[in-house]
Amino acid sequence: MTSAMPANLTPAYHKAEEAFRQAKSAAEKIAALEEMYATLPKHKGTEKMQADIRRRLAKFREAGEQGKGHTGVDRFHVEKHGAGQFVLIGTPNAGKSALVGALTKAHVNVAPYPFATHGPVPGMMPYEDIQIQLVDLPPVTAEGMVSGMMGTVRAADGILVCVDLAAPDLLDQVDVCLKVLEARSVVPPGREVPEGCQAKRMILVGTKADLPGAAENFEALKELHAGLAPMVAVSAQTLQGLGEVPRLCFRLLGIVRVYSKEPGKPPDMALPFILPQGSTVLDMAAAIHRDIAQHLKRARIWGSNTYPGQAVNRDHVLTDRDMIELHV
Ligand SMILES: Nc1nc2c(ncn2[C@@H]2O[C@H](COP(=O)(O)OP(=O)(O)O)[C@@H](O)[C@H]2O)c(=O)[nH]1
Ligand SMILES: [Mg+2]
Repeated sequence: MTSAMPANLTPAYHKAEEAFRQAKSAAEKIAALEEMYATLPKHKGTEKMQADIRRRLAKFREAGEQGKGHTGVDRFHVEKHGAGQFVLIGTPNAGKSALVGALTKAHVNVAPYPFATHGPVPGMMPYEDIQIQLVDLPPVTAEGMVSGMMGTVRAADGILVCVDLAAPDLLDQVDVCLKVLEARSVVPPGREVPEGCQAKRMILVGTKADLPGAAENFEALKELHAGLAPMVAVSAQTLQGLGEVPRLCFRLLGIVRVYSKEPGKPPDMALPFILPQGSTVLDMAAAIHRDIAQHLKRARIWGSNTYPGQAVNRDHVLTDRDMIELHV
């Protein structure tokens, strides 16, 4: 492609080509290639270039669809960060991107037209002293979802099912989301889990709570789907209800935050250890270092379930916010 460059390439094309050179992720590469293709003048002199872009696009898309394809990139893979990862599922315009934008610092594309989100966009949502990861995703429809996306959903710790409280088809939106997931063997927990299906933590997030009718519709939704999943009404515009989202995510994750403390020193509150509920003093020691677990003699705990500095054995089950002094 370096020799015999047609001279009539537009600035827009050159910009897209530069974006492709700079692109780090497969999603960025695909977006740049799409832009290159769109801005490439289509005539006989560019036929080879057109074919070349199409070939590269096919390669990257295929890799995204097959998970780790021969190029080794999965544009839908999102490396997990923080205490847990929740993906957003919803029909076009449900308000997913606006929600991720309001809860995290991620640069999401909020737009009044559907399918504005093409790939996964992760962002970190703060909750007290920890962070929970949210992943904005392209929309689902009754026809299904973008191929490659389901892997992200399956790998996540939970799903925020987002529905537009002001939309006349609110209840259909819920049905579409649940059906699309169930068709791919992912069901809400609580109900009986069919053979071969995966139960996934879910929160039903009613969006656009600031719009007229939203409050009444939320009540109707709660009545109709009582027991399906925890529900919350939020507005990315007025920020109402937003604080409830990280609280619910934390609760559903079933984790505890514990802090390590050296004898005679204050605990290190900056970096909580995040462990599954039910974890013991020994689990905490193992999370710090295998050697510490091996040589653990005793521990003292400061927390809500113990008296200050209480001596506990290695089987003692930890409570959220415990401060633990390990003695080896
Ligand atoms: N009034 C109001 N509009 C919203 C809210 N959240 C999103 N929108 C609008 O709904 C449209 C779709 O939002 P977007 O987040 O892009 O939806 P997505 O397709 O699910 O990602 C945009 O025009 C947003 O401005 C909200 O909380 N209140
Ligand atoms: Mg979006």
